[in-house]
Amino acid sequence: MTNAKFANDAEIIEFVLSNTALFTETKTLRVEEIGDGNINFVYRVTNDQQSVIVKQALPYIRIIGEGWPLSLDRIRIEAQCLKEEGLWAADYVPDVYCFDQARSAFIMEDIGDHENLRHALIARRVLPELGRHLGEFLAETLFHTSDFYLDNEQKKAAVADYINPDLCKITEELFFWDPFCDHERNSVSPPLKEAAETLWQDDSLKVEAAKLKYHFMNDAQALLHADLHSGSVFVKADGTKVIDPEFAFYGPMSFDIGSIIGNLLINFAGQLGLEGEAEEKQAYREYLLATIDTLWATFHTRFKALVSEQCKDPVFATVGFVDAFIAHTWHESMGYAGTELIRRTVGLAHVADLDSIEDIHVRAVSEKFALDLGSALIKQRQDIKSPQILRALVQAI
Ligand code: SR1
Ligand code: MG
Repeated sequence: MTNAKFANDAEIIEFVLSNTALFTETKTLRVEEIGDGNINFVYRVTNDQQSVIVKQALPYIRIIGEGWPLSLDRIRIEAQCLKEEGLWAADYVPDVYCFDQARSAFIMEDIGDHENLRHALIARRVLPELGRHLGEFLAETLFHTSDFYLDNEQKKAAVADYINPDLCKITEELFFWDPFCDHERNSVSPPLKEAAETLWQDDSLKVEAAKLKYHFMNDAQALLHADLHSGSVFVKADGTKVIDPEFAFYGPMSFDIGSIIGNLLINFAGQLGLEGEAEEKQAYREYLLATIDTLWATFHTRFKALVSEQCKDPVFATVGFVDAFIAHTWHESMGYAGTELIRRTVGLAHVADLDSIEDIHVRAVSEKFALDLGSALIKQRQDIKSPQILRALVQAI
């Protein structure tokens, strides 16, 4: 049998038992479907003492159906990327136990004791380690898969191994095209229509979005997660796990950094309209900005240390080069944070940080903030020299 959806729970249990030896008790195993993502099917197999997760890809997008076909190679890429990230950032990814090409499925560690970061942010949970964890994950995975670390042949083979055209096409369209025009896939709430139309007529913004798209498609710097939004991060008080790298490919480091910063800023925008006391919201907004500060400071420090200790190419170890590279990465990250804010507000794939605000007029205040901040980040990214200047910009919107 190949590439068919698991027909029933018994098939999923059989798949786990024939590919792992983890369960000490197998008679009481049961299956729960737990996937709430857009693209794949995800199951937990458990006997209440032990559990694993099974993820399966079908040749189409789960939420759309066969009308939007998608390459099955994405599941190989996802399993392989998780293993690669595990070499460099083992604390921050689940273990992958087995990948089965014929079933387009893999089995991995259950991180069910963690909470989805998007839900945690909406519930205003303060996670003191989050910024540091994300900064370390980004520095380790991006450095070790780049030309700073790999030799010329390894790097080129890796770029080829992660060619992921279908998934990249989704990003190329949903980030850089749809939200900047009146596209049929967009979803714009009625009170935001005027602001969206103004955005769609902003030619200088479209030029900057085009530059970001070109950079995304042509700058194969490192193995990206490439869908690093808050729904791809799971958290607990002292732990962070990054999952779901099915969009992984070789692209600009700034896309991953900007995507996650953009998601923290989307929650910042949502705080305006989410339930709660003004002081509580203000304190949480401060926490979000502090988390961005820590994320960037950690990335910057760790990346520089890795270059100084492990860079194998003397040209890239040249004094001054890494500083220029990191500065460029920060500026472009600001641009990608902006595209994430805009596409989550008027594009196809909205997020609960904004959509859970029930009153559409209250929500529109947060959405307008997200559009204004997104545009400013894209257009002014070369002037945003540091997180302090980002903070000033956010506070001026
Ligand atoms: C049709 S897929 C929509 C979005 O879900 C994924 O998680 C990516 O963020 C993609 O843009
Ligand atoms: Mg995903």
